[in-house]
Amino acid sequence: MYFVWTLTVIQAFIAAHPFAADKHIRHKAQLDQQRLHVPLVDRTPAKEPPPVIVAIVGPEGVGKTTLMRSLIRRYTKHTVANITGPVTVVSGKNRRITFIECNNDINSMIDIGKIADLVLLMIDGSFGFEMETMEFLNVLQAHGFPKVMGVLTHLDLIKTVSYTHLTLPTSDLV
Ligand SMILES: Nc1nc2c(ncn2[C@@H]2O[C@H](COP(=O)(O)OP(=O)(O)OP(=O)(O)O)[C@@H](O)[C@H]2O)c(=O)[nH]1
Ligand SMILES: [Mg+2]
Repeated sequence: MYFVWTLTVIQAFIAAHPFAADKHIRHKAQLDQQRLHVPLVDRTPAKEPPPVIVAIVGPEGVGKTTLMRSLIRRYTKHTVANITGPVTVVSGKNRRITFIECNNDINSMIDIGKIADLVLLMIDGSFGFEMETMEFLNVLQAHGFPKVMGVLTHLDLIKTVSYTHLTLPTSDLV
């Protein structure tokens, strides 16, 4: 009687299909390991995000370098006499701004149009729109339009009301 009872108990713990049980155990172990080694993507925001690229674009002598120098002085309280390339300033705890003066040629315009976050489009107020401004706007249309802010310079050279009318006829504004 005791023997029969022991056999029943042992049978209760023996798998009916040992190979299937083995396969099942291996599969479960593999799933456990996979769960443990899931590649974790670090989604925390970058400590130092890339700088905002501000491009200064306009025809020759419109005042691009002057504006860039003024902006650098505004952020750093330093006057840079000779600006020979892009300048990055720190404007906040987690924010930098890179100012780039765009050369007055089509290749530079295309390059700038692709990378700029903000374009300061400079227009000589005493002269009016120039070919380069229109060309640049066309380039922007083809290469993804960044934000554009117009900046008028040489307004101090407009002396009289009649001169204003001469430079900006109403037909040009329509
Ligand atoms: N009167 C007047 N002169 C200005 C103004 N803005 C710039 N200028 C003068 O215009 C001249 C040319 O200025 P820049 O800043 O060198 O012009 P730019 O666009 O960098 O010129 P390039 O780099 O040669 O294309 C300088 O002598 C400036 O002092 C303005 O608003 N009024
Ligand atoms: Mg310049």
